[in-house]
Amino acid sequence: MSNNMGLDDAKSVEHSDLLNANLENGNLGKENNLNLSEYLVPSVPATAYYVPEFITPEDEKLMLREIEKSPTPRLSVFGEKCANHVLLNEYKAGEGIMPHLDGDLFYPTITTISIGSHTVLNFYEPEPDTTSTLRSWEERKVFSLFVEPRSLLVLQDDMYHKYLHGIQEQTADSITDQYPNLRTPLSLGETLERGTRYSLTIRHVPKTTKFKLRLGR
Ligand SMILES: O=C(O)CCC(=O)C(=O)O
Repeated sequence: MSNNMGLDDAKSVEHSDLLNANLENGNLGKENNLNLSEYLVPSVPATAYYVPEFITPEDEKLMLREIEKSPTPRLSVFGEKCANHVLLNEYKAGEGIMPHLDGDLFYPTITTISIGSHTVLNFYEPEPDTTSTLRSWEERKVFSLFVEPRSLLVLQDDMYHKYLHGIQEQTADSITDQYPNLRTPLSLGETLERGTRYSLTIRHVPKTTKFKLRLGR
């Protein structure tokens, strides 16, 4: 994956290539060092993989330095091949994102690398149809993932197409045993303050020549 952020550290390139190879082969993790199936999140609908410490603290520091140096507005970076779109989001403590679906345009895999701080990503049931009584987001919330800095999150299938995801505007989160992706929460019972978090959401966007967009409908 090419980028314009100067992230040419050997390890970062290795990780990007690994991710690309996995996505390209359509058999995530089977032929590479990273065996994604070992990271399947239990007790949630198909399919979510969660890889703690996917990038090293050094990678994280390097990326933070490069992001802080980059001009405003911070740009998406594009590459070729399979993963061809990277979206950089910045969340200050207390900022979130409304529950949403990422839509059909993207290849049905979304991968997110988190740096700088943890967050909690909530998943919500869709409303069965537009005529039913609207439930509150709290009523629709079905589970949450505790997303640590330096982790990789891969969402596919129903976790991509069916359940909406969002981040509540909170400044701190309690560590409980309610997060299906945390195997051994080190600080159970503690409350962790959120800092500034950057998420790199890496997607495949089909080439427009092969994919006819219907505009204006
Ligand atoms: O920051 C995240 O982990 C979620 C980002 C997201 O949902 C989006 O960019 O559509």
